[in-house]
Amino acid sequence: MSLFFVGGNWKMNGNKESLGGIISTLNTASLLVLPSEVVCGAPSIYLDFARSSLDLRIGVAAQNCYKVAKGAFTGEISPAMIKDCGVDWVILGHSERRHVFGESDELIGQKVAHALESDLGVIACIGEKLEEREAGTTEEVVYAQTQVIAENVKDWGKVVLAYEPVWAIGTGKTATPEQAQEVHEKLRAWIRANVSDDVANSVRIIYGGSVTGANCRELASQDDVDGFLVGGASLKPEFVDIINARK
Ligand code: G2H
Repeated sequence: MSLFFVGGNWKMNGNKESLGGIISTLNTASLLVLPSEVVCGAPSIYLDFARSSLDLRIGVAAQNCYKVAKGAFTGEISPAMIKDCGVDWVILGHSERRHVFGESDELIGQKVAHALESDLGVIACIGEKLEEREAGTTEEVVYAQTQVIAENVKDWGKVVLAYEPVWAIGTGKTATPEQAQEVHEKLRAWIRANVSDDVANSVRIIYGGSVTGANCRELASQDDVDGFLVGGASLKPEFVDIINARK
């Protein structure tokens, strides 16, 4: 079984003082033997700061990157720059990138391909909106999003798939453990049918959407939940409980 994976997504929150507080909590918490692979997603301007302050056993992720190495793309950052800061991961396709900034499946696929070619690990996010769930199209939506990601992945060893139902993000409305398990199981079956048995058995499918210290253990007990992507609670000391959810 692959190591449980817990990503923190700080989004556009914090400053050096408050993020430094979280970093020192993580560095000093009882994480001597980390029960999970832990990666913190920092705002791009704080990637260097996060990488130089966090214990080296904790990874750092950018929250986005562009699809090419360099050029006239004002405001963007490239995987090469992320690597240059000593950072090894990037979150791509987050629902806020898809729905607030209008990123298409095609663009996300191109970013996934270039990030992997640049030797970054990718936390690739997918998830349905409330109206899609209510219309009964959850599977169709997440399979289509996964398909575009899969078309752009050669080495699945560097990919973590994050299922984040949009209706559960930052709303306090967590998917029930059964709802999360149901979609994760179907995604694994889709990967088995469309990629390979090996990848289906080894890829980590993590859940995101209002994960907290209070609900993480029950979610973590589901067979196909291999970790979490955590927003709000990753900015609080309870993130340590989430890291320990499967201990
Ligand atoms: C989903 C999640 C982190 P939150 O976006 O990716 O955020 O835990 O605040 O719902």
